[in-house]
Amino acid sequence: MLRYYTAGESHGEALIAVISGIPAGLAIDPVFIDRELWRRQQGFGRGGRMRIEQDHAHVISGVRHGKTIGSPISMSLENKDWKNWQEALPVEEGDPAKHKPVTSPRPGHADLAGAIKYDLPEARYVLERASARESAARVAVGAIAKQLLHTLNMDVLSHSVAVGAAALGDIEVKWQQLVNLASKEEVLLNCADNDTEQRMKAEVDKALRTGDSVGGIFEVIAHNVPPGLGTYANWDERLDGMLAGAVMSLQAVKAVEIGRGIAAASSFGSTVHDEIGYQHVGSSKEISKGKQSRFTRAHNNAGGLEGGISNGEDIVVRGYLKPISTLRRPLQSVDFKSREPVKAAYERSDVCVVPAAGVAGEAMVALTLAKCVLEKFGGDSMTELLRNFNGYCEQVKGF
Ligand code: EPS
Repeated sequence: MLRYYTAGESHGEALIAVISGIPAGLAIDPVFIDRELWRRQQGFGRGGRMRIEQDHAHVISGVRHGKTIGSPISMSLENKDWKNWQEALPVEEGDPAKHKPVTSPRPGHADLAGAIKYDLPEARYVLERASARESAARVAVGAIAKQLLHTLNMDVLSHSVAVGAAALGDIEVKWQQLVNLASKEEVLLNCADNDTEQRMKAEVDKALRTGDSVGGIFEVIAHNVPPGLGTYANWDERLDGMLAGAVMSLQAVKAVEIGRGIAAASSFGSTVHDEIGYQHVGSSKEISKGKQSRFTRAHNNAGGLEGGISNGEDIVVRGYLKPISTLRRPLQSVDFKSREPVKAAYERSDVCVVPAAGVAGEAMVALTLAKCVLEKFGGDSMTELLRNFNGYCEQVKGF
């Protein structure tokens, strides 16, 4: 069973990530994990914190001589900012005069609900854990899941489809464009279309100028997923439900869409459903080129999921992000102590996190798919997993 867990506060010593259930014998590339962490730190509109951090996953257990050994994999990610917070957030009692209380809750943040829930007089501890810094740890374990999926020929990437009012619209984005985006050494807003990306940048500029923040939409695509992951047999085994929950669990995500689910709700069925065809491959020349007979679809509005099962098309999941709730021009709030009206707390923050959230979304999709893969095909070792997986792929080919 694949399980994963994270711990750590935004300005604490480190983040911790643990993943258990990965079969033995999976080659782990630490450079790939750090590259994923780097990708999550990029994007126009990140705040000053990203100039301090340079995330690196220090693997502590579960990997020896470059391969997994079947035991839980644990990693730590040092917070470089910790040195500036040791007196404000010590593990010991410390000097209360040096603590940094957050005295007025930010609308939209976990501050107020968290303080009430945990019976805290102010919101410091709430934001420390509610912060999207935690998503770095998810990206680290997601990178392990991605390496597992990659050995089965599946890959997961993302791109930005909207920042504020600047949207990609109906421009079609091919898988290869996502591969190109992910290999870039400079990330602006991770949009596949240059003109749209410039319009996105203008939206972020506007928010920067006015002390505001801006949300947007990222799209995660899982490529080469075989048909048959997830099932309609039980409500909690539906893959679309699992993916929606996983992506929704990311900080600032307020809605999730599978395929063109939102437009579908206001369209007629005849324009929504992906008509089915069949491509016959008969000639030995075509077969020798690796082509094979297969079912085809006119389009992929279902986002690769029908009846809660993957159908062999690309899986497409969108996360809708609210604008970051920390505003340089703060909204109205109330002082925790006096209950008098005051402006909400402001602390250094990001203005736009759409590209970063996309990378975190990739991690959540990869972790969810890896969990389904291991439940369907099992395997304590990669040998066993690959044998079971390849056998199933042969069966599907012969369908
Ligand atoms: C965050 C506030 C900012 C962000 C942080 C999330 O942190 P700080 O207050 O230290 O500047 O930079 O995001 C990260 C640290 C990260 O790694 O993504 C918040 O309040 O959620």
